Amino acid sequence: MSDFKKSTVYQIYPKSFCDTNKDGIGDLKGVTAKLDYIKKLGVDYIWLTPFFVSPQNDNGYDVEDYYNIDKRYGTMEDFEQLVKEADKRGLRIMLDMVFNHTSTNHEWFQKALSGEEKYKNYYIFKKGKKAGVPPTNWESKFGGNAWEYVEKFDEYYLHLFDVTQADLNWDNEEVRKEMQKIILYWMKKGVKGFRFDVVNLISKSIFEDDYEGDGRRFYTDGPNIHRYLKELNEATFGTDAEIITVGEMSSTSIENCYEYAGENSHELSMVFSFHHLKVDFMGNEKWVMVPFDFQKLKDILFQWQTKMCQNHAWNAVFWCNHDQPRVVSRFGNTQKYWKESAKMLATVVHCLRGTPYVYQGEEIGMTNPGFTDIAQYRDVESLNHFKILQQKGLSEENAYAILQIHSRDNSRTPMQWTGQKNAGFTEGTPWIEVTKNYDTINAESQIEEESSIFHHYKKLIQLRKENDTIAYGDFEPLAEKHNAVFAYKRTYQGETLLVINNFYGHETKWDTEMDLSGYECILTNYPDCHVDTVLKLRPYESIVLKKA
Ligand code: TEU
Ligand code: CA
Repeated sequence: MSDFKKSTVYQIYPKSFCDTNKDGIGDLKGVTAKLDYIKKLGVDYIWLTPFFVSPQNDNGYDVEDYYNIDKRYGTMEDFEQLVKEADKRGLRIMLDMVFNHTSTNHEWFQKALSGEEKYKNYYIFKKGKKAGVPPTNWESKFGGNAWEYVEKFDEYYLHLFDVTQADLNWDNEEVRKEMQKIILYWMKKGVKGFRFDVVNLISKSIFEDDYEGDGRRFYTDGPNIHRYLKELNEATFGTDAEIITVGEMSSTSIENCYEYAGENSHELSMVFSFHHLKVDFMGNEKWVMVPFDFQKLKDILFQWQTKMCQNHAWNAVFWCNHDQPRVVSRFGNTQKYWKESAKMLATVVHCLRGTPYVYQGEEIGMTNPGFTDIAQYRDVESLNHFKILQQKGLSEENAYAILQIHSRDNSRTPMQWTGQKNAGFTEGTPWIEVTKNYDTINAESQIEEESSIFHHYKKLIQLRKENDTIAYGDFEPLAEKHNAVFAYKRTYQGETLLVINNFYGHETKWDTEMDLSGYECILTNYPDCHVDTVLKLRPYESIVLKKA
């Protein structure tokens, strides 16, 4: 059985990882070419975001054909080669299953549009409330109403995301069977992991106007969700103990996650939840500029750690992915304490109870690009909200300031491999601009340098393998109300670990009220480590103490 509690997953956004044919778009051959680098980091799984046939309106999260590979990314042989080469190195491949919706280019949707009843039932078509008024007032996550009118039927179809991403009707058993078939197909190709995109949105049954929010309370963690996941598990990946699964849970509740990722609930191995990454939002509104709320960040992470543990359920733990800004720009420091803060943030996440996910470039401390012109942005969500913000009366300058912080493009700039042209990502013109700091921030120089962020990640990944307390231990929060310290305790079979971090760029003091004499320091981000009952922590100082 695969021990996912000791494993780390590396996420690749193929489009921005490595381009081998000079078209400016990363490809599967590029992933294969970099397997030795990934192996060096010490991870176990590689999660690839979608590379299936797609018009790319949402960079592949709009799937047109689940069984074939988009030419831009390569061929089926390229994929098979990748699985084979990964296997040689003990690396397993995890695929991204986008099952809440398909592209409107998908054959099923095209048949639905042509009037075939069978396929209309694959999607969610509904009559408007009255002429010109959509069935509900729900908002698309990418802006605007979530229903699109089809004149021919005088009906609307639901799209919680882009207008070209039509939501599937999971209440239709035929749809559920199609999804099973897709998973079985990829399992046969040697895939050992699945990530399920916004999977807690698949069970929709109440279609009412929302006067409190954007509609999400009616379709999130819906009434049949647990049944559908158990069914999928039983029919597909549940038959292979080697396979690990993770569900992306949009605006979920912790109670539902006990069940999604419960030890004995036969749904998924683990869950991504995002509440800790909304601490710089205003409620659910991300297109604002507010400083992050440190107390809230701690409260949320501590709550998820403690309660998921008590309820025998498993978290995926992470700061970064292809939808989030770079963490060192968000909660760390990109200037004087770039290195210290990137390492501190890594330690905070990697010593938690859960399976850590590293997003490409995070391991070398990549930053947000700081784009200053809308022509530099690519993401449909950013382009839409740039307009919406200005319609709401914001100045262009303020709209830019918000995009610079929250745009998903922040994490989608090319991987910085070297200090050479285009950061070594492509010899052509990259599909999105490279962040300007690649001469100082790149993988090549960090592999060389023992004290680099890369090597710190490597140590953390290794530590999880060697140390059972990190992998299996219980969790207890420390310094809960301290205004700068993020600290917690892990315990397992008589061993204790203390993970202590200064989250800020100034010195801070913390009276631990503990006798720390028996502890040894097993990891730090400074050249030395001073341990005392009253701890004096330097800017972004991060230490892990162990007592056996
Ligand atoms: O994201 C789901 C999701 O809800 C977000 O993280 C989304 O980016 C955010 O709400 C926007 O503010 C997943 C994928 O990770 C994302 O890339 C896709 O665009 C989305 O689903 C649709 O498939
Ligand atoms: Ca290419």
